[in-house]
Amino acid sequence: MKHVLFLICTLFSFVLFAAETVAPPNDDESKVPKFELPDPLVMADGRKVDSVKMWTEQRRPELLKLFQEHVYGKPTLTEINMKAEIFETAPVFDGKGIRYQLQLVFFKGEQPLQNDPKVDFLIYTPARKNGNKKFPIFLGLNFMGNHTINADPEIRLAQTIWNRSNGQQLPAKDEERGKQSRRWQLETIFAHGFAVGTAYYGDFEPDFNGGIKHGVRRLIYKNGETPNPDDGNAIATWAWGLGKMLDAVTEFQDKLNIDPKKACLVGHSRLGKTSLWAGAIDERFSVVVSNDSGCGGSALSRREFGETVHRINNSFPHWFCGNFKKYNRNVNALPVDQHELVALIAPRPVYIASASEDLWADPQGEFLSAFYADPVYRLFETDGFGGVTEMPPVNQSVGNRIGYHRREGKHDIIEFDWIQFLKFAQKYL
Ligand code: GTR
Repeated sequence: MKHVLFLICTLFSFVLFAAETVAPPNDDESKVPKFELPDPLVMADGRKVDSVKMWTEQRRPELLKLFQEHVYGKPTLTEINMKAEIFETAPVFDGKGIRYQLQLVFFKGEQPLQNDPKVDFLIYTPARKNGNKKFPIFLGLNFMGNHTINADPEIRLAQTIWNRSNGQQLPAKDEERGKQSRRWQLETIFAHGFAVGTAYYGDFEPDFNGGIKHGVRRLIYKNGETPNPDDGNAIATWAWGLGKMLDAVTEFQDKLNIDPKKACLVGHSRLGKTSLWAGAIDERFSVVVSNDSGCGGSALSRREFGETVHRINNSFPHWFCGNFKKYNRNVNALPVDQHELVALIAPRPVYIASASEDLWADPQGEFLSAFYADPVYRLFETDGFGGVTEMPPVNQSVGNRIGYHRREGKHDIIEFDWIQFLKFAQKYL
C-alpha cells in the first residue's frame, strides 16, 4: 500500500512538473547519499558553542538568520497591525464546552479599511471547571475552513475557500461541516483539560502560487511588487498568523479563560512545517508539535529521501523564500539542516510525529532531526531525546523533552497522534 501511495505521489509530481527535470524520488534507504550535517553547536566561524549563554546570545541568532536568509525568509509583516474582537460566545456540546469566535482584522496605519484582510479565529475551551487556573491551549491552522473542524452548525462559514490546485475561489458550504473533525479531536482535547484554537490558513494567505495577492501580504506588496529572494513567503506568513492568534489569546485571556503562557503549537504536513517555523521564531510558544511535516519541516534535507528540496520548490514555489531554490541541485551547500530548526526550539518541549506509510515525508529523516537536535537540549541540561538512538517500533512514543512517535498508517493526523501530543504537553505545562 505504502509503495502504491509513493508511486501515485511520484507520478503526480512528474505530470505537474515535467518542464523541469527533477530527479526521481527515492524511497530506498540503501540509496540515501552519504552526507555530513552541520553541527548546531559550532558557530559559522568554527568556534564551539559551550554554554547556554553562547547559544542564546550568539549561535541561536546566527542560526535563525541563516534559516531566514536561505529557507523560510525574513519577516515582512512587522508593520501590520491587528484589531481583534470576540463576536460570539456560547456554551456547546451539552454544556461540556464553550465556543468563542473572533475576528482578526489586519491593516496598515491607524484604522482598518473596509476591504482589509480578515481572519476568523475559532476557539473551544472545556466548560469552566478549571478552578482558578486558566486553560492551556493548542493553536493550529486548518486546511479547509473552521466549519470543517466540527459539525457544530454555529461555526461561521468562511467567506471564501480557495482551491489550492488552481487558485479558484469557492463558497464555503454547509455540507462540509465537520468534514475534518477526525483531525480535530475536540472531546479528547477537552478530556485532557486543553482548549483549542484554529483559523483557516487560506484566510491568512491562499495556498497557491499567486496567493500573495489575496492574503495579508497584499497589504505590503502592492501593484504587482514581488518579494525579495530573502523575504518570507507563504509558510512565513502562516507562521506569522499563528503569532497573531496568540496575540489575540493574550489580549482576551481573561474572557477566554486561557493562559497564553501555556500555548502549544500543532500542525500537520505543510502546516507542520509551519508550526516548527512559528515555534522557532516566536519563543512565546511553550510547546511545539509537528505532525508528518516532511521536507522543509522536520525531515533532514540532505537525505533526499521522498520529497526533496528540488521537488518541493518546484511543486510549491510560493512556500519558501526565493533563496531556498539555490539549493535545488546542491542540498549539501545549505548552511543549515532541519535538525537545527528543531534545535531552535530548545529548551522548550518539541514533539515530532511521523506515520509509517508516509515515506514521502521521510519518517527516518524526521526521527533523525529529533536525534541530532538532542545536543542542544543537553546544553540546557535537559534530558532532550532521553537517550533514544534508534527508530522506535510503530505506535510507541519515545523521548523526553524532545518527543517522537511513528504512528502506523498513512499521512494524516488522528486521535492516536492527538493523545500523544496532549500527554506530552501535559507533562510540561
Ligand atoms: C504534499 C507535499 C508535502 C506536504 C503535503 C501536505 O503534496 O509534497 O510537502 O506538505 O502535501 O501538506 O499535505
